[in-house]
Formats: sequence, C-alpha cells, structure tokens
Amino acid sequence: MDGSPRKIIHIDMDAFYASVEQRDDPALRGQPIAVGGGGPRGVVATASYEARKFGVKSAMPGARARRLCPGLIFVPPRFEVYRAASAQIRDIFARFTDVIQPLSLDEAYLDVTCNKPGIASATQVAEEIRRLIRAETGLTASAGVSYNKLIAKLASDQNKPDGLCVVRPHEGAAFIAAMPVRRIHGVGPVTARRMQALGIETGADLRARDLRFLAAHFGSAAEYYYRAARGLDDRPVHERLCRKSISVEDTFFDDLIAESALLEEIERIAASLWTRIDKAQAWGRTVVLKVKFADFQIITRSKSFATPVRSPDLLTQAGRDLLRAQLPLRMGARLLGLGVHNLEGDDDAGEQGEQLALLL
Ligand code: DCP
Ligand code: MG
Repeated sequence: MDGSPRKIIHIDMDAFYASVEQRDDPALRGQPIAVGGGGPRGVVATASYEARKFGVKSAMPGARARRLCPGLIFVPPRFEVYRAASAQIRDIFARFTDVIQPLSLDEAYLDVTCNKPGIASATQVAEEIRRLIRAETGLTASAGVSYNKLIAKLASDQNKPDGLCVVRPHEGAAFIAAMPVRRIHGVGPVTARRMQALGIETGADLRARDLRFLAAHFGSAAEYYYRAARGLDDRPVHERLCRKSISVEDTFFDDLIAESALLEEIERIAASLWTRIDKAQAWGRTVVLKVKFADFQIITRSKSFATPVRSPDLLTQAGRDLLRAQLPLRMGARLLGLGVHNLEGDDDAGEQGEQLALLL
C-alpha cells in the first residue's frame, strides 16, 4: 500500500430487465412484473420491485412466483434491448475512466482514482454517472463507492433502488463485520454452509478466526477470507477477461450413490448453471460433466453440439445423459459439476439454436 487509497465504484442497475420493460410499456409501470417464462417450466429472470414485495425473485420457478403474487404479469425477455441499454451505460462509464470491469450486462466496477474529468470526489463521480444513466437511458442505477472492490460491491446493494452508499477506509472493517458472510464476494453457497457449520455467520465471526484455522478449513482461499474479514482486498479492477467457460459444481456433505439422488442433483446444478449462462448471456456448444469420487478421483465427460445450447431443457438433458452414461457409479460421488465450454460471442445471441446436430 502506498498510503493513498484507491477510489472504486460499483454500479448496478435496479431490477434491470424489469425496469427496461416498465420504461418501454407505461401499462407495466407500478405493476408487479416478472421478466421470464410464465409457462410451467419457466423461471423468473428478474422481478420489478412491486413484485419483490410478494417475495418474487430471480431464479424462482414461474409457477411459484405466480402463487406468491397472483396478479403477477409475466413479460418475455428482449435481450437485444437490454444489450443496447448496457452499451449505453458502458459508454457513460468510459467518459470517466478506462479502468472498467463489467461483470454482467447491468453491473461493473470502475476505478476512478484517476478519472478523465479530474473530479476529486469519487462520490461526486458516482452521482454524476447515476444522473447521466437516468437522463440517457431512463433507468435508475445504484452505486457503491469505496476503496476496494469487495466493499464497493456490497455497498451498491445497500441502498437499492436508486441509491448510493459510500464506505470510507476507516469504516470498512465495521461494514464487513456486520455483513452475513454469504454476501462476501467469493463465498459461494457451499462455503457459506461450511462456515455456518463452524459457527461463522457474519464478518465479525470470520474475523474472530485466525489464519491457521481458516487455512485448515478453506485451504488456499483462507488468506482472501482473512483479509476480507478486515475490509482488505487488493484485487485490481481490470478489463473483462475473455471468458472460456461457465460452470457450477456442488460438494455434498454425504457422498451420493443412489441414481435418483444423483439425477436430481444434476438437474438442480443444470438449473443453476442455466441461470448463470442466462445472466452472462454467453452460450456454449460443449456441455461438460465433472464427477469427483469419494477417493478424490475426478472424471470429466463432455458432449458437443453443432450450435450453442440455448435452452435450459437441452442443458439439463445433456447433463442427465452424460451422468446416466456413468451409472451405476463405481463408488459414491462427493462432487458433481456441470459446465459449458466453447462459448460464442454475444453477436448472434437472438438466434435460437434449435438444430442441434450431435457431433460427439
Ligand atoms: N438475471 C437473470 N437471472 C438471475 C439473475 C439475474 O436472468 N438469476 C438477469 C436479470 C436481471 C439482470 O440479470 O435484471 C441483472 O441482475 P441483478 O442481480 O443485478 O438483478 P436486478 O438488476 O434485476 O435487480 P437489483 O435491483 O437487485 O440489482
Ligand atoms: Mg442489478
């Protein structure tokens, strides 16, 4: 550290897809809406704040959402419109800095330590960006302003929607102490459950454990958690790395051997993978299954298609087929994973890849 803290902003659009739909159709304004499939197998991509009051949220099956909120209006997604809005906000970011790291269509980190207009206050930069986003896109964004990525991202969520939250260097440690650990970037659902089993629920609980304890339980991630618990994070804001694959995996408390349990698990993993694929708007041609056995041996099996996999059903089917080909397993599985590789660019994302000639 050279003594002068960085100035990092995390910007995240509010109820992004839903806000775009409400912007473009006045009849939807003030209404509980869900963007996504309303059919029997559909999933909610996002919900308007009016619908969230009923408990409707991202990744929820459409049927459940309808039960929670009987008046819910389902709107089919229009990805090309979301991409256009995303390009507009990125254009606004670029007026302030070139050090931009988009995380998805609606979210990015910006390092504004040195910014193009030469504005000294990062808070002022964030307010200016929010103002321009509203003026040019008709949408609202929330911003977190802090001295690192970890805290800026947590902060942008703090006063949503249309909110701003600033966490200064001397406030960072206390801010993290109050956070549930599952909200800390890098603590996935599996790690969060393991931490919970160890009595670690909040940042303060995490901070109370020493590095040796964390290393014994979390291996190479221990140092990151140790520093995060103290509000420290040196990760630089960088341009999006070219993503090679997207995957989801889950480690089980008890090894799984029953075929029904394995198939049920792979379906759950496929659903969660689809959520990520959809959010990243990145589709791949190759579906890869990973199995880690009780003896830690890992196998991967893949299946490639002529065109990218663009439906959750096809993804689930491919996962199931890959797994079925391995059944019965020679011993219990301690981990299952599913991923897609051979990703394409966003360019022809609108086209539906229905002709799925099997190559392999
Ligand atoms: N998205 C999705 N499936 C998910 C999560 C998100 O398709 N499981 C899409 C729809 C969202 C967009 O990505 O509009 C941005 O995701 P966010 O998590 O930022 O959620 P929102 O912008 O919708 O709401 P918030 O106001 O909480 O940021
Ligand atoms: Mg958002």
